[in-house]
Amino acid sequence: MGLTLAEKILKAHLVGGEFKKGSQIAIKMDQTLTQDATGTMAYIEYVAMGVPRVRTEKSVAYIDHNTLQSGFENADDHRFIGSVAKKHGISFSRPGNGICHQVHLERFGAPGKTLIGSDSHTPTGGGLGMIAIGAGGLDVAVAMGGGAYYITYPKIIKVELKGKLSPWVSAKDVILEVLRRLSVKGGVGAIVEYCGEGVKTLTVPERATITNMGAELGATTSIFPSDENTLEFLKAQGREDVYIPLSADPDAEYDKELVIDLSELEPLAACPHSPDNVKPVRELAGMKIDQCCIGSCTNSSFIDMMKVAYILDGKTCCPSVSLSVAPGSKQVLSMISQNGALTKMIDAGARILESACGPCIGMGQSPNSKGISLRTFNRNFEGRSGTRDAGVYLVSPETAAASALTGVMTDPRTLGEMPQFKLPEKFYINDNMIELPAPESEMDKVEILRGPNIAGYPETNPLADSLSVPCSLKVDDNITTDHIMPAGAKILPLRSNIPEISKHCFTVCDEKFPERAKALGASVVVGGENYGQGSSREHAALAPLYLGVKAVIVKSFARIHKANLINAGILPLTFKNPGDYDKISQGDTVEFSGLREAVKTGKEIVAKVNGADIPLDLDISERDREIMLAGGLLDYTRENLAK
Ligand code: MIC
Ligand code: SF4
Repeated sequence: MGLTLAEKILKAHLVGGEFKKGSQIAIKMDQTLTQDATGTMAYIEYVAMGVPRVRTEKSVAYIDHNTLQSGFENADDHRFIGSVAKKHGISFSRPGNGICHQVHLERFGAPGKTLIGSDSHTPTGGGLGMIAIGAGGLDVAVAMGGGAYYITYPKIIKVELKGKLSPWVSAKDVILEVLRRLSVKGGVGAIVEYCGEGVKTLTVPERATITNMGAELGATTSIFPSDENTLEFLKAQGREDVYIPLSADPDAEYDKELVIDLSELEPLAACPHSPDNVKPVRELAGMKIDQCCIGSCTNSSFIDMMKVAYILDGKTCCPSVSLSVAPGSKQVLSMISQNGALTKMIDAGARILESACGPCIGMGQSPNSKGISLRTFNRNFEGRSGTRDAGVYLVSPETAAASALTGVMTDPRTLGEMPQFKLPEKFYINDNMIELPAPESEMDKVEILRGPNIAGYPETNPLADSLSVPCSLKVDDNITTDHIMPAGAKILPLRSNIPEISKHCFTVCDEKFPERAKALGASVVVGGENYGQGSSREHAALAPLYLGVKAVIVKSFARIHKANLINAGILPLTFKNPGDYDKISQGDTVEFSGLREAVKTGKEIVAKVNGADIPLDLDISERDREIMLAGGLLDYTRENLAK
């Protein structure tokens, strides 16, 4: 039997485990990336492991999230990350150089390679035919130290693309259609692999829009074949030397198949508050809007910007709409300023933001009260924009720009004939904002610069054998990491300080949670389906750890968050009978006994609540069991390094 493309790359990087469905496999990581909001913690962890130089082919530290420096904290973090990078062999992409995923695609991604990043949208690299996976900072730190990344051999979902997109319908509409069909849980445990004739009609940046937002499916990653278009993109980036052609074997077998006829697609929008709440723009047309934000790692490429400039050319943005544009990288910004496209945007009234995440992570540009905001981003979770009662719609750059002019949701197909937007033959290349590390011989001279807001890793303890603890919080289905550990301009500067950031833990659901959990000293949290979907922030596990959360009991977990809980030494338990969710209320005491033995042997774990027995599953690998017993991945790694 042949292999799918993802399987071929995984197999070539296999360093442990049995290469068969369902078993845990260890994958060697060629490249790593971090961003600043998860990076400080990742580098604190890396330094704690004591590996002097990174053991990857390429590791890059980006500064793109916490660029709003309204106090010393973010600037201190940038300096800390820059100094660690310089000392330990990591390239440092300075603030202003762009969003990690966009820059990595332009300058470092390569077909057939593996990449792990401390950001859930790392799968953007799949647009180049690489296996690019988002993970918690500690997993990335381990990979930098030369350790493997462990995943369950994934299911492979085939998405066959047919035909060609109609004018004004774009890559964003393709991924919104996939989300509409599969939902935000549809990709859990799977890699989404694109193939078919339609693939040839999409450029690498368009493919990257699709693999980027595959994160919203809950998928491990998404991947496109590497073909002539990949070569064309790499050539234009002056990097054709890394090109290799790659595709699935004709007789490869898939776990699930989907066919999408690109020519049948129309402009789509994900309505509040979930990326899978998708409707045709046509049905929403005429809805009054207050804001349009164009940018983010999903839609900030050169071609995206050229389309926006074309639509805005010679016009003025509607007086009741605030339009912001954040080009994805210094390369994109330089090119649109050189060719005049930037002037067209400025003339039309666009507020030009720096090349960074910005409004996507609530770093400024929060909408007005009850505001309707169209965003070319990938997440529209409640409150993420910084305005709790705002309604965020996720759309293509075409839809956003067309709507910014009219002041109402507008189908871009009303714009008339569409010119052809072509990939440039040569991108403008100037890597002067990427600082190379000091040579190994000089690493001792580099001092690590640690600001006063940078605290250490929270205290961990080996797993207790018995527990009798209250349920400090009970939440519903689809709780995101933005609920557990909110971001935004006020909270993000605390990412390097777990005691401080934990004061905001779960406040979206319950303002009193941090105080209550801390006072209780030890507790469990109960939740529903798809718990922890969204970002890779390990802070959504480290803050609960700091607040004394010992176990999280839910109906089902999202992949990265479950891994982060294990890494933090918090038990990720699921109800054997989902109906038992109703048997636990906030305040109830939950009792466990013989936990260590059960975790070690895989014996069933039974919680006692109000006299009733509640059977629970701990669906984790052998290695994860050892990590749990040790009190988390950091302790486990230290123990193993000592051996
Ligand atoms: C996000 O889009 O939610 C983030 C901010 O990029 C996160 C990482 C973080 O929380 O720092 C992600 O996607 O992993
Ligand atoms: Fe940045 Fe938004 Fe992309 Fe996250 S989703 S990496 S916050 S642009």
